[in-house]
Amino acid sequence: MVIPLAERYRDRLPFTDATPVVSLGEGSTPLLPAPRLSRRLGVELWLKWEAANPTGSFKDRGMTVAVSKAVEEGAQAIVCASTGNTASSAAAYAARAGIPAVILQPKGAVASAKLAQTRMYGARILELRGTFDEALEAARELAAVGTHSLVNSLNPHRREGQKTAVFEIVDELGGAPDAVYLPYGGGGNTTAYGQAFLELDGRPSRLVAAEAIDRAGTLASAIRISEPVHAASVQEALERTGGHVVTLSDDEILAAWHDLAASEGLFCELCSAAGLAALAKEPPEPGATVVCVITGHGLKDPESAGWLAPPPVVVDPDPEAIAEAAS
Ligand code: AN7
Repeated sequence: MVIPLAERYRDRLPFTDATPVVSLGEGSTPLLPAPRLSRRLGVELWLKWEAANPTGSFKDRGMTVAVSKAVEEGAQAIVCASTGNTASSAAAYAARAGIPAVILQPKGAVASAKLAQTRMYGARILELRGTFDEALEAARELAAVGTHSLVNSLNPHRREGQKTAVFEIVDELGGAPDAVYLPYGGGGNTTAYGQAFLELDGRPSRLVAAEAIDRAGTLASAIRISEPVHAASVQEALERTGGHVVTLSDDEILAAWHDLAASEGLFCELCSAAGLAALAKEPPEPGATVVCVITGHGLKDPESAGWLAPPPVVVDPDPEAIAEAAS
């Protein structure tokens, strides 16, 4: 049985005896070795497979805390803006808590399976004729009215939950790796990782935040965010840990995405390969121990597989034709 975050890290999270814990069994995700990529890149590479969370992304770590606290504080409903994953996670935990969720998302810019999830969980989805950044502003305004509790990563409880990924990595490796690479959209996750290292004894891992050069138009729709709200705290976390930002073209992210699937058997969503793309672009010292955080599942965005992977071959039920086509 998966131990919920609220139990595994209770002493480091803002839970009290009065908190009604809303959990779907998040966290405790696999830390997988990556032997082929390690050899090729000359490092000891580990992949933190956050797609194993209940709704398929790391957002669930923060959402269990944010929704639990919202319910404790008497919230009647929650609201968030999203490029897709926060929406699915908020909708799932709201369903679990028995309260309504309102989602504001940029129209036409959310991957199909994320939308399918969010609809099934029963959230009220408002498709904004505008960008993610405008959706976030709208969500903040609705929350300010007082009827809905904001569960974007501006909510500190979200970041509290998300920092637990670092605790798991450090626990499993028996210490902090030399560097941790992760995608950088709004920067809530990078900020949360920075917070985690502040709470741990010893040398922190260098945090490397991998962002798209074309923030407003990248194919990686999850990080299609022009103005990262956490830019200042990301900068602070990178400076404190000796890390930096790596800026990537879509081609660089696409190449790493294909590599993760074809070389290591991990099908993630496009933006989740940004950390690996940054590692390949600006490699650390040879032999360094490195973790790339794979933030979301490839099944969330099945259409995008068509950009790189060859289509199936059509055959008749004829043994000779099949043998020929199979080779
Ligand atoms: C798979 O769902 O912003 O830097 O609204 O879905 O903390 O923003 C998602 C972002 C990385 C970037 N990986 O994290 C949303 C949203 C995946 C993501 C990020 C997102 P932040």
